Amino acid sequence: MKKLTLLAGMAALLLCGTSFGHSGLEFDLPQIPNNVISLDGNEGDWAGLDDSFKFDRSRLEVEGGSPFPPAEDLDVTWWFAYSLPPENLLYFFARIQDDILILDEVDASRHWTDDSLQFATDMDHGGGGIVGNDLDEVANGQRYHMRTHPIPGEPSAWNDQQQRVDIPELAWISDCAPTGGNCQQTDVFHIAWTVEPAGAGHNSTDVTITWEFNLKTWDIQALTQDDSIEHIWEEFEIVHLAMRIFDADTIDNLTWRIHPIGATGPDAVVNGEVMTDWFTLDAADTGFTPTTAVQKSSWGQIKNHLDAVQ
Ligand SMILES: [Ca+2]
Ligand SMILES: [Ca+2]
Ligand SMILES: [Ca+2]
Ligand SMILES: [Ca+2]
Repeated sequence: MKKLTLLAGMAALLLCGTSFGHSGLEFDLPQIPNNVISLDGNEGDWAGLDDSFKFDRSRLEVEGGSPFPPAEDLDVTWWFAYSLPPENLLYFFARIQDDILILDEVDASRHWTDDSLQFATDMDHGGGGIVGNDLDEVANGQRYHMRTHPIPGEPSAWNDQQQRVDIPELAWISDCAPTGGNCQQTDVFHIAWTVEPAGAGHNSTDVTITWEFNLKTWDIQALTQDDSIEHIWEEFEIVHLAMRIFDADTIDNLTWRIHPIGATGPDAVVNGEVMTDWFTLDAADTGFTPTTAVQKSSWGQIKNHLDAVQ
């Protein structure tokens, strides 16, 4: 299976590498079974995931290439994973320790000025702009600014493209869609976050934040879910993902912008051409051991799939 993985990876690179520029950075994306992760902000159900898939201070840097900040200022561990159909989801978990929690912004489109995540996808690995300057860029990728304690009536995962093209209906790709002062949970993006100590809020000190979310992803994102083309996850494919952690310790400026060592900074969440590549591993190469019960039907489907590629 290892050999197959390498051959498949090389073939994919040959196919895609000539069509457009790359950041040159590729990470393994672990595969997890269907229905083994509870979105509760608790990482116990990830205990079976090998540490090599996790990004911590040894694999992260400050935008521009500076070393990771001191642990008393910021400490971060995060990872992505994916599941095959029928669940067919992208997963993410992060644990963030921060000396000062800033939650000052009252405009969801400016989530990014507080302690937050910036997250983008180009699922068909096509490259090109995804910031949302026009509907072609909206179709091409997804782009979120994410904050705990969402502004009332607004999502935690704010789809940043919607303000650029001025189409609020694009909130359908977020965790909830604002309607009449409420925010209606969607069926495409589910999030759990925790902040400790209990009751921590703006200006609290020495906080620990966890993020745990999953989402459907889109090869073509349209103005409605029905008109969009969902990405169907496969083993041994390459997708474009970008994750940046923003640490604000004052209300005036971001203190740290964090991304994987060698990754492009702000451009990675704007331009698919320079987004990092993620290679989807099979179950055998991932080696994930679930700590929670797996539904029989899910295992059967995974086994059938593995049998088919051996
Ligand atoms: Ca969990
Ligand atoms: Ca900090
Ligand atoms: Ca695309
Ligand atoms: Ca902070």
